[in-house]
Amino acid sequence: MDLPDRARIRIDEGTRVLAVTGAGISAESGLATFRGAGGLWEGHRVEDVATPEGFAADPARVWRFYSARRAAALTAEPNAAHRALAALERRIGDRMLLVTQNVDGLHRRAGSERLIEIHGSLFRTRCARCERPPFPDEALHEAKVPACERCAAGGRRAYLRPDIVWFGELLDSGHLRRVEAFAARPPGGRLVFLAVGSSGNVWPVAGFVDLAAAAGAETWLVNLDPAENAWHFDRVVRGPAAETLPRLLGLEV
Ligand code: BV8
Repeated sequence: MDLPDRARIRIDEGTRVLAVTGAGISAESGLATFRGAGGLWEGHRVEDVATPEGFAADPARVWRFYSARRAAALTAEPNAAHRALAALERRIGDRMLLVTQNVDGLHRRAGSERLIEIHGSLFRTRCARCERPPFPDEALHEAKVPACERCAAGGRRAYLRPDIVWFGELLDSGHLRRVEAFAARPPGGRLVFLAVGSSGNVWPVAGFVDLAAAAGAETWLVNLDPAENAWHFDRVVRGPAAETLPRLLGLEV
């Protein structure tokens, strides 16, 4: 259901906001989304570039895919939608939690701190084999698959991989617990669930709207096209996030 232009999300003293974003919020920063015309999955099979099996079969192809996205994200800038969510956090503090499926780092660069990058980050790399902690990495590994020097020192061969959650891989259970705890906080307080720029295709994040609704949330979706799970939402606002979201939040940034 589209809402009139003057629609606003009521965020008063007691309101908490659980926001979830997807690739669509970064579209107006020039970054490709996954599905739809020109989407990332048009040029690549998901199985080949966003699964552990794809990495095992051809790590060089996976590094070319993620290096191209790393390069694009490095030159992209946060847009007004990213800035509006950062401004909302400055306004309501710990009454907000932002969960992003995006790995482009734009929310962090816009100033969001109460942020969970639930599918990982383009700008962290980790070993595919040992337990060394993920480390910051902006290098473009297009010509050669990087190897883990710590494994090599122990006489083992292992590749480094993007610190990204691929299909078939578990999300960080601590992240999931934090989302559940935030949504379930003291009953009676008003909870708004706000999804922005996501097709609602990918689980378990696609199910967060139901988690919030079960906790009594008022659920909003801001999206350009109809999303897979749009019918789960109380209110759907169709339009580009950079134009729609600041207005909805009364935060023209
Ligand atoms: C897991 C890596 C345990 C990072 C990604 C239950 C049912 C069915 C399947 C499953 C299930 N549980 C688990 C699965 C399997 C799978 C899954 O969900 N499959 C789907 C496809 C059916 N999930 C998993 O494997 C997850 N792991 O659950 O482990 C398990 C495992 C197997 C089986 C059972 C349990 C791991 C999921 C994480 C995968 N990694 N990416 C990267 O490369 O970026 S997911 C990938 O898709 C991205 O992270 C992306 O964020 C995410 C979702 O896509 P969207 O962000 O929504 O982007 P999309 O292009 O689809 O949509 C953009 C939207 O924006 C559009 O609607 C468009 O209209 C809109 N838009 C465009 N421009 C604008 C705009 N909106 C506003 N303004 C604009 N300007």
